[in-house]
Amino acid sequence: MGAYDIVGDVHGYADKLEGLLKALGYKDHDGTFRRAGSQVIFVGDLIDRGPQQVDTVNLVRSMVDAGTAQIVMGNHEFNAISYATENPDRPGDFMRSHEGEKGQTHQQDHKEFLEEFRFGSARHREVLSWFRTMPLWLSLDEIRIVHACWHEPSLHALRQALAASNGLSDEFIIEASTKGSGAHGLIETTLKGPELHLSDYGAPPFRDKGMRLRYDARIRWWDDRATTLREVAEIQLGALGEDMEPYPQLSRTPCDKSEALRYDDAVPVYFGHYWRSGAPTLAGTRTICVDYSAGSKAESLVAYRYEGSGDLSDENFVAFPG
Ligand SMILES: [Mn+2]
Repeated sequence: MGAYDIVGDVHGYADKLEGLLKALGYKDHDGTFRRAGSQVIFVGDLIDRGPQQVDTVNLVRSMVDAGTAQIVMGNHEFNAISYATENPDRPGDFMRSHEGEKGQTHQQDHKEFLEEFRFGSARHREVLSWFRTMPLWLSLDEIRIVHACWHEPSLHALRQALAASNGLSDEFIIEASTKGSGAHGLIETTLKGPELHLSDYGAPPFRDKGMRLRYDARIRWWDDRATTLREVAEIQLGALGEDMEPYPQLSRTPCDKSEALRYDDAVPVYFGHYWRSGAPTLAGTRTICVDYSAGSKAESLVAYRYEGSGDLSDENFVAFPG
């Protein structure tokens, strides 16, 4: 077997991607990057945020079409599809609403993408049909890849739901975009990751990077040593509370929610989505996050080079700019 280079969330920064591919030894052959004996695996979230939406899609797509890369879907690709899927219960609106306050938030979320892929244009329709071909997870010979969380029972249920609705059909998108439906929960777990309600533990809400108040915290499912609320709940360093004061440290209450979500298979799983910072390190014993916040202008895009059998190591991360 050759090598796999698993690349983190690109979020519209084509220049960082090109720099990273070159640093990994890939060469541009007539617009398609290749390196003999290796393949790139993208963990999804190609779009939104950055200044080069079309360039990023084109670069990645040419590699996928040529077989020099594979990709799984991210929540941003899923949201883009949902934003363009008509809502049968609200004629004129879409599953990810364009109307009211929510609509404004959604428009803001997709601003950079929609500036380059004009809503309803041929280019927009075309890219969405490509997004629909993206698998939700990949299971290769020796490794697994998913955008946010590998949770076997959810993947099993998703497999059945997808078979029943003929893949990522409108029917599936509509169900998966409807809060409270089974498919919605499965997509949330797989593409956005599991969360816990802070109020269940008597903990207050916190503000995210965009200062939005969050009542749920992401679960650090990849961390096989996390057993208390403080360790299991992911709160960004320096996060603020509702009152704009520093968010208080969470308690050491045992947190059993991690049990069902703990990943303890022998097969390494690669994922993105979590906006990590600092020098790239293994997330857990067999869990590797490759998203180091490239969606922020100043941060690097990261890849992990997997060359088979050998032990997983922090040495295998490559960052651009390095
Ligand atoms: Mn994501």
